[in-house]
Amino acid sequence: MQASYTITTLNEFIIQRQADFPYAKGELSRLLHHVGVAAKIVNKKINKAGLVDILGRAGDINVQGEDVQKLDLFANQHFIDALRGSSECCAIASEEDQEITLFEDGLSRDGKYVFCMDPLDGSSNIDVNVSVGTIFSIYRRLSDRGAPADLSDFMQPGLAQVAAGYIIYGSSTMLVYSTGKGVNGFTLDPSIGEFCLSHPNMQTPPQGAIYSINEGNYAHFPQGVKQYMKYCQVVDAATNRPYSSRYIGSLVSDVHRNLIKGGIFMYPPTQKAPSGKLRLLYECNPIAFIAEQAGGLASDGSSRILERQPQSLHERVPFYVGSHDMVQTLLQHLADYPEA
Ligand code: P6P
Repeated sequence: MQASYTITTLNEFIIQRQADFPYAKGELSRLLHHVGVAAKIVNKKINKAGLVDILGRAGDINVQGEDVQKLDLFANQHFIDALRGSSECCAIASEEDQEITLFEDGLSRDGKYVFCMDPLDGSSNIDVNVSVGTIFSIYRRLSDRGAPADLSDFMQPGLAQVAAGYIIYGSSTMLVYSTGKGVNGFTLDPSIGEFCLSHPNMQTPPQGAIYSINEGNYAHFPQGVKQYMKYCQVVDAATNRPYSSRYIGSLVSDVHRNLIKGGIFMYPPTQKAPSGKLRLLYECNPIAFIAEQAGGLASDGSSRILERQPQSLHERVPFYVGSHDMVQTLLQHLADYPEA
C-alpha cells in the first residue's frame, strides 16, 4: 500500500504559523504569499533560460516582437509587481535600482512593511546553468502610514527584520524563510504549482567540513583568513580535516548547501572590494537572519552582521556565515592575527 503523507503548502503553513503572532492581522501572511507567487513566475522564466537561441537573448526582439529582458530585470519587475499587488508593502529597495521604489498608489501607499531584495543574485551564472537565487528581507516601516516611505525605513539593523529568506532556482526550486521562529524550506512541486513543506525546522550543524571562499583573491585576504584557510587544510582525522573546499560563486547556492550540510562561507575584503563585495541590506542581513535562526552565526569579522547599523542602501560588508563553531574558529583566527 502506498505510504500516505500530508502536503503542507506554503499558504497553509503561513496561515498555520500566523497563530504564532497573536496580534497578526494577516498582513505579513499576504506579503509572504505574494513572494511565493513572484517566485513561481520567475522560476518559470529561468527554467527556459537555456532556450535563448529560440527565445532570444536579452536585448533581442523576440518572435512576438517583445523586448527580451535580462532575467535579473525580469525578476526585479515581477517581484515589484507582486509586492505592489499585495497592498502590504509601501516601498522596495532592490539591488537592481539605485533608489528605493515607492508605492504611492491606493492601499500600497499605506502598507505596513518595506521590502529589500536581490531579485536574481548570481545571474551571471545563468548562461552556464548554475543555480541562482532571490534573496529578500522584510521590515516594519518606521515612517507614518499614509505618508510616503523614505530612506529611513530601510536604515534598520538586521535584528529588526520581521521576515527574511531566499528562493534557490536549482535542480529543484526551493523557498527557505523565517519569521523569527525557526527556518522552514518549501520545494516547488511543478505538477501542482505549489511550494510544499519539505524541510521543516531547518538547523545547520554546529560543525561542518566545508569551507567556501574565492581562493583566487588569497593574496589580498586578511592574515587571519589566510591562517584559517591553512587550519582548514591541516590533516587531522580527529577533527575531520582537511575540510572540502566548495565554492559555486552563487551566494544562495553556497549558503544553502552549507546550511544543510554544515560549513562556512567567507567573502573577506579584497583589493577589488576593500569593504567586501556582498551587500548588507539585501544579501548579508537576510542570509544572516536565516543562519542565526538555524543555529549558525554571521559576522563581518568584528561584529554580528544583524547588529550593524546600515549607512546606505547598497553598502558592502565583509561576510562570514555558517556553522556556529566554524565561524567562531574563524573569528578567533582574525583576533589572533589582527590586521596592521
Ligand atoms: P566572486 C554573484 O555575482 C555574487 O554576488 C554572489 O552570488 C557570489 O557569492 C559572489 O558574487 C561571487 O563573487 O568575486 O567570487 O565571483
